[in-house]
Amino acid sequence: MAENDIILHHYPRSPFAEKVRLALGFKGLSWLAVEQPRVAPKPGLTALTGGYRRIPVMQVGADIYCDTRCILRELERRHPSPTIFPAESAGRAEMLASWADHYLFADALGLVFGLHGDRFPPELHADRARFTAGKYDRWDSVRMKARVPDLRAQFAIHLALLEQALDNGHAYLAGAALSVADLAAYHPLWYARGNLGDEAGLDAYPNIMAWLARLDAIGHGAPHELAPGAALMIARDAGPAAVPPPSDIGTFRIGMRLTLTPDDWGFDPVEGELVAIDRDSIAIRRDDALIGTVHVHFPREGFTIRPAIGQ
Ligand SMILES: N[C@@H](CCC(=O)N[C@@H](CS)C(=O)NCC(=O)O)C(=O)O
Repeated sequence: MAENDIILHHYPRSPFAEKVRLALGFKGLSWLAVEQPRVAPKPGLTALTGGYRRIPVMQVGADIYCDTRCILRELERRHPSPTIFPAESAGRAEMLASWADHYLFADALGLVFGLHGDRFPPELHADRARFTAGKYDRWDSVRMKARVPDLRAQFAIHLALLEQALDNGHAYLAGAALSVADLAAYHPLWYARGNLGDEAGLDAYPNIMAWLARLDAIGHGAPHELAPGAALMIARDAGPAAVPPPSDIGTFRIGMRLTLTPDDWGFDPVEGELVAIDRDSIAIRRDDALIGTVHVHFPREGFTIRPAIGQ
């Protein structure tokens, strides 16, 4: 194992993890796969992040990257070719990705839970109800079942938009080259198809079917299993990488204590000392009794960033 190895904390059925696995495959990378539980508590993960429990999380030594937006940017920085941020769709691809990660994903998840919520164990329902703090029908299959006709209609609207957008004379959603828009639109459909089969109704959309087949062929690169405890030891034995000078710092100060909390679901705050910031990303330092010093990186978009109490 080398200190620059990419470690992905995931579980096989996670759609957001699939978004990153596909990026790893597209870039032809080999990586270490740590399987984490689907429900909290996740001690082998939160020891690294300081409380963030969402999946996936990427780790390189003592640098921990939370949220697929941050993970994909960091993957691109470390392995720029082939790019997942082509210049032809810069900005536009991220906007499309944001639509897919929220609307398309919420529709797909709602439909799966509404139609087949009884396939999932009660502890998963209870965990997701807490996780979403009452939003999205609390991923509660009884309430979602009643909304299946509406959820189907919403899903169909979003599939029709995607079908139209793919009728662009290009192989990919934002243009001739694959981008983060494709990765984000792929994972909710991968999840719907995997859980619902034909009931997902994707066959009615020829552009989507052809595009899905292209993305299915990419694969996951070369994953190798790693035990959660081994990933903690890698963090303990490494130090965080040097950080670039700050930019777009606004009213923040390097060294101030902050909390970062997702603004959509999984509202567990993480606290630490600001070490790096730019327009898109922010990193805090945590000193942990078990694993020593780590830098935990987040996207700025989609997170509430506040001075810690007493700051
Ligand atoms: N915006 C986040 C969303 C991540 C997310 O919601 N992941 C789901 C799994 S696909 C999750 O964490 N669910 C609860 C859990 O696994 O504990 C990202 O892009 O990484």
